[in-house]
Amino acid sequence: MLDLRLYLVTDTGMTRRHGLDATLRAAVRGGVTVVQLRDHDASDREFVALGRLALAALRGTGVPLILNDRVRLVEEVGAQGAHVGQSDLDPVRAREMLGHTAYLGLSCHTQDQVTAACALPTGTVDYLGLGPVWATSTKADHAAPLGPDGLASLARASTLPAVAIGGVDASRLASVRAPGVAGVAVVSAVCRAEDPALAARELRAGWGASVEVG
Ligand code: TZP
Ligand code: MG
Repeated sequence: MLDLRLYLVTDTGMTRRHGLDATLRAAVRGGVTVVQLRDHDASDREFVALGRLALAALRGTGVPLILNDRVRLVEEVGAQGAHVGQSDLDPVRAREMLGHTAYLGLSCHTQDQVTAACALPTGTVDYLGLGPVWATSTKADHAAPLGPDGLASLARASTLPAVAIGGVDASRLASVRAPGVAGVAVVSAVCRAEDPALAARELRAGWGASVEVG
């Protein structure tokens, strides 16, 4: 089972601060439960190299590595799954390519997208990424922010577990805590932190301690 409590998405520009290897090792020490490798600019060759580096950093930790978009590279990297957006590969096709043991996540921004994702054949998608909750400079041209209420209503409509993404940091955990939200996904809150282990630890502690609402 995928533990979605603290889902780290990487950003190559931001991880340069400490390096991908050190960032991931620190993040896992701090309690990150899933890592997604995300780099839109890398060539496939560069992405595979980054993926292998990430996998080596995670080896023996039990934390799975998910590849953003590049379903076709999951096997070559040896990653545990992929995450696709609405304009990426169709999830049914992605599932066919991945087989049934790998994880597949899907980003959703609207009620209709959540409804459609939940209507897919059982076992197609394992979890949803819902966002952006708040505007963020990490993702260019992102969809309109959902806000905490919008997030809660999408999560309520979902029969699949979901993670909240976009502008999430330790100070905002209580605002994204809602039924159906299994965890939080962050980029800058960990990748850009001076101490990524401490940042992850604060997020894990805060998520566990925050009060359920709604
Ligand atoms: N998808 C929706 S928002 C986002 C992605 C990848 C970026 C979130 O970055 P941050 O720094 O946690 O706001
Ligand atoms: Mg994408």
